[in-house]
Amino acid sequence: MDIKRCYQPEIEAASRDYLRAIQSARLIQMVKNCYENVPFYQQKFSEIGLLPGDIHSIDDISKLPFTVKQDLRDNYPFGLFAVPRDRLVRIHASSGTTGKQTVVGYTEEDVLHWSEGAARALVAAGATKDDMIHVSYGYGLFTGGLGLHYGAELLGATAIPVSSGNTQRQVQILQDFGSNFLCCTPSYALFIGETVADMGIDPKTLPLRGGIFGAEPWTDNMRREIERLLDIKAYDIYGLSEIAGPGVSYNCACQDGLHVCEDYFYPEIIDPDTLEPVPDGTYGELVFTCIGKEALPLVRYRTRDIAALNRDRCDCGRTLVRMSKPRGRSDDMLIIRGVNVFPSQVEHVILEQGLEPNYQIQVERKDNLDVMTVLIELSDAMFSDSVQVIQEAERRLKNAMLSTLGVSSSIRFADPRSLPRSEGKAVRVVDKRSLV
Ligand code: DLL
Repeated sequence: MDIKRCYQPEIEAASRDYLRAIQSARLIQMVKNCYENVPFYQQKFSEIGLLPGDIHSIDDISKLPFTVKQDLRDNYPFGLFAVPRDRLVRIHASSGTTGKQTVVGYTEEDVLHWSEGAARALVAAGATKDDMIHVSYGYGLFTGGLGLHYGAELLGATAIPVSSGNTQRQVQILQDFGSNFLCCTPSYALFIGETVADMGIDPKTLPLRGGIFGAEPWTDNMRREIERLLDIKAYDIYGLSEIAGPGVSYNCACQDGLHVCEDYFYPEIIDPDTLEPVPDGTYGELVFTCIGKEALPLVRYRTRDIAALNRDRCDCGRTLVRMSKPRGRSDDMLIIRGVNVFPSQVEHVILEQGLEPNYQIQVERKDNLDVMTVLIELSDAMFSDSVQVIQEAERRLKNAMLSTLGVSSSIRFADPRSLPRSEGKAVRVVDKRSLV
């Protein structure tokens, strides 16, 4: 493996002009590929009178139509692929809680570029070829496990394909194999951290230095909590199967936004109502165009994730644009009595109040009114506190929720360790309104 593939200053710290030249050349090639090989795109382009020759540079991207998840479902399973089956070396799928799952495919070249993204993320987090990379994302159709695994191997590091589950065994392996980096969802990292403590292990004695956590929204407060529990630095990694998998963007040592691999995945932020681009720094829907992909070259794919872009120079030297931590998905956003509430805002407030990071948001409709209840586990210490102390904590949290979210909520405390733990993507919201 070529180690230079993993930190590529000629790309990651390139001049904006150079990056735009690469993006323009790749977009032109991609549009031609879509037009010639994907009947769906040929038809979509024809409907708006667009020919591949109309695309001259990346500035022409706004001439192109959007693609949405439903388009993948309508063309299930392989209808949007631009290459014949014999060029595919891998298939993944996203489980999808509603409707058909979405199926994605990769050529050999696509797997390499995706692995580069994951390897860039590992290097940006400080991993080297001498490290042991403990992968506790699920292996299988989900892209998490194999994504980080291939990234670790490309780096020349040692991948430990533990997959998720059997948490005590995870901790045993962290200890016995001397894993240096842990890769899993932030909610699972929390559970692993708790289990380390339950097993009486001092995290300072573990060789673990960092974690690459993503696949679900998590707040900076949660990051600090995980860093404390495991005595590591925690880095964010973002991706989605439709675009590649983990490694579409990643934190560097500055932990301030996620650098997008924009030589392969061109990002835009749009207003989801007008579909017009919004200025840098403004939150909106994240859209990606897979300018470097052969098998599934999606054009202006609407992710539904809410984020903002930042083109300021990063102290790490990378010039790749940074996206904010995704706040959540527009389809996960709760509307409580007309007010938009992201579960990540609730998490932020809970942790700001020094409460436990295990919580659940329950929403129901009573007498035609939305009622939001936040269920939070008590810590062992709080559990033995007096009723007054607990009531005071409840009052403070209720006020903080109201002033931050702009909507009132009920607070309920649960016994220590009584809420379900997650080994993959956590389920934070139980919305009973859809059941009535
Ligand atoms: O979750 C890929 C992945 C695996 C990313 C491992 C990072 C680490 P999907 O299952 O297709 O793919 O889900 C993609 O998860 O649209 C976001 O809503 C959410 N998501 C992914 N990473 C983050 C993150 C993988 N760092 C969907 N922060 C995306 C917030 C994230 N949300």
